Amino acid sequence: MPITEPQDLLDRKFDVCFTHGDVDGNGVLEAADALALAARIVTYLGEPMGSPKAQKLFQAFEQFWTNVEAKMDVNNDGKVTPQEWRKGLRKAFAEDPEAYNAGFRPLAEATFTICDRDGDGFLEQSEFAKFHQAFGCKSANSQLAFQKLDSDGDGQLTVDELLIAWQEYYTSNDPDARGNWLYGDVWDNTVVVGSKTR
Ligand SMILES: [Ca+2]
Ligand SMILES: [Ca+2]
Ligand SMILES: [Ca+2]
Ligand SMILES: [Ca+2]
Repeated sequence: MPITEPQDLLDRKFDVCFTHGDVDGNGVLEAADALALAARIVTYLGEPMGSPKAQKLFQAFEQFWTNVEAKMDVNNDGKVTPQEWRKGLRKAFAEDPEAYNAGFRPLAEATFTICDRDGDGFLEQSEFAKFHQAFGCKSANSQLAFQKLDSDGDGQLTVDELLIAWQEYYTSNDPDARGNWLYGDVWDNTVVVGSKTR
């Protein structure tokens, strides 16, 4: 069954995120995709594979995937379809702040901790761009995202700002939420067309 065009902002953001997560591009999310995305983040940021930061990231992705399988894979086939993802992400995390904090925020923390190469709590645009490259974002969207998120225009984002942006991106249906810009313009039709990745 072809997935319908998104009805609202959250669905659209989930679709964009689905394309990031479907690393092998086979149209469903599987455990291998989650592992591959974690490995891409570690690689693109130049973090040694076995380092404590990398291990933390892999653990966070594993924990996240356990939640995804338990809560979103309705027919238990080990694959999460775009429909299962939309419904499941909303129910499992967007509408459940406690579950979000337990199962999804740690993934954001581990990701941005790796991105902040010198550990000063700030990300430069170049570090932010590598995070986006790992997620498969186009560079135009990456630049736009940085501009929109960097509200004081000083050329850096704090890890705290990014955690708020991540939460808004995945849980808020407010069209004015700054976090909507985490991956650039989500309505840009080169990002996702219907269920298709670009
Ligand atoms: Ca896949
Ligand atoms: Ca399934
Ligand atoms: Ca830094
Ligand atoms: Ca700033």
